[in-house]
Amino acid sequence: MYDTPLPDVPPGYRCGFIAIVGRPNVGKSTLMNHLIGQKISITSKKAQTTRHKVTGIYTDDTAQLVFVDTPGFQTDHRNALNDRLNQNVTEAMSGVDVVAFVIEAMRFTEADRTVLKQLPRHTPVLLVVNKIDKDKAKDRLALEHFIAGVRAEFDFAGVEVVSAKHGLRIANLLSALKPFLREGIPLYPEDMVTDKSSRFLAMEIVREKLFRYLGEELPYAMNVEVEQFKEEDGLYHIYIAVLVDKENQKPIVIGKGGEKLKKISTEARLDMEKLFETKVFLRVWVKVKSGWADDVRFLNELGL
Ligand SMILES: Nc1nc2c(ncn2[C@@H]2O[C@H](COP(=O)(O)OP(=O)(O)OP(=O)(O)O)[C@@H](O)[C@H]2O)c(=O)[nH]1
Ligand SMILES: [Mg+2]
Repeated sequence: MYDTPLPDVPPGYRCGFIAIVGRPNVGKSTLMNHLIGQKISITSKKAQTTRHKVTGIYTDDTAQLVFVDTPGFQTDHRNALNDRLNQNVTEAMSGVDVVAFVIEAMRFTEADRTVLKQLPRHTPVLLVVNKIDKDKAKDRLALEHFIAGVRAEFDFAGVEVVSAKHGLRIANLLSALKPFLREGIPLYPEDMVTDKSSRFLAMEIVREKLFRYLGEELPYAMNVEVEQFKEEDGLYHIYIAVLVDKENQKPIVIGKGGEKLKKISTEARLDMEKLFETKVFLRVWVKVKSGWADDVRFLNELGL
């Protein structure tokens, strides 16, 4: 955390942790990126995009809010990966000052209800209704009715409506969260936006592109490993392996004449250069490693 003298802060300064939880695809990562004003957590149309907890730090003159973006809570097929993801969500909720429970406006499903049942009893939970830009949420009365229905199922400490994608009412959400934090000095330097390493962020960016450019099923059967990450002559040299489950999945990732992999690595490189504010040399290739989603030891190696 600090290697310099502790900062002077005005009286009443607050600092604390917020876990962002919810079923897959409700917009948790999009919301966190907007809260901190930088894209550090990957997002996609597909469910189960976030696989690791990602910390995002927001600092202003009155408070420091440390957000923990979690994987969408899994309710269907059980395997070692899903069990581990859920374990991580439960762990992320313990020890925080407040939980932001994110749902989609006008859509409360059994999967949302399952997450609701996992929410802690002794930590305040703020209900965050996202995607209010959608047409079906434009009828105000219907939206109020919807919210009243969800509130009847749990004793929420408050409710905020937002559109993460369009950056609507994000400041309201920040203000609503601050009173739940403890008074105290910031834990992280004010210019720090995440506690994740550049190595981790590079890996996540490649994963986002795989989600974006591959079919429905494939991204779930793969993982990404950073084999080398070094800084040399003002350039980042990054070597990343994409791990697939079966030999026949390899050509799908590579594409005709290597086109798909080229597109994935070019886009990933551009995102990395923006985030790291430096030139990047990136090499991405594909390797086969079967059954990884069910191999607990392998998940441990990956730090999941
Ligand atoms: N219309 C609309 N779409 C949104 C909004 N917020 C997020 N989305 C979209 O919802 C999809 C899922 O967003 P993510 O942020 O990846 O969702 P997530 O909850 O982190 O998903 P997992 O990590 O898989 O649990 C993406 O296509 C987003 O662009 C919003 O406010 N309005
Ligand atoms: Mg996510």
